[in-house]
Amino acid sequence: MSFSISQRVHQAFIALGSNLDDPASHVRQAFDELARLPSSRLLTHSALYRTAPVGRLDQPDFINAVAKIETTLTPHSLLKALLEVEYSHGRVREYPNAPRTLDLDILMYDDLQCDEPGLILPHPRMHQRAFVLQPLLEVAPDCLIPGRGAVIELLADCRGQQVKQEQNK
Ligand code: PH2
Ligand code: MG
Ligand code: MG
Repeated sequence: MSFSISQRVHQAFIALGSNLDDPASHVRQAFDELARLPSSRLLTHSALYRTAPVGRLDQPDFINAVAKIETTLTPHSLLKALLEVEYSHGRVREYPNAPRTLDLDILMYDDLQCDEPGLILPHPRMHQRAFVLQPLLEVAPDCLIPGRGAVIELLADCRGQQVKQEQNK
């Protein structure tokens, strides 16, 4: 009898965001933690960007970034591992879009399109958010978002959203 266990390598993009308790250090530390995820490799990450809050406006500015990883984890296992990292940063979910020490969202997992409880891919709002698109453009200039289009074109539609690269960070 023979069987095989699939260990295919997948590429995923992760959005990082923080706007509580020294946001830049939460995001920098999260880069190191992404590099240590099981069955995964951190390929690259963007600079840090200071961004105005989108959605709920009465909260501090965010630090945002995007990382690109290779992984043999399934999307659900990857999500679980990311939630554990968030939790280790003291993330508390008080209400939707509440300020947070660390938010880690899977943006894309290969070209996968899925809509399952707790996991919609690509991330359902990423194409409307300059705080995601600008750092994503930095790490993947030719990136196409499945079902949405080219990052560079989508970013042009986000004029007015404040996103500024942090210097020397
Ligand atoms: N995350 C949100 C809602 N609004 N705004 C900015 N600038 N950055 C974020 O990471 C962010 C947001 C929900 O996750
Ligand atoms: Mg988020
Ligand atoms: Mg999240």
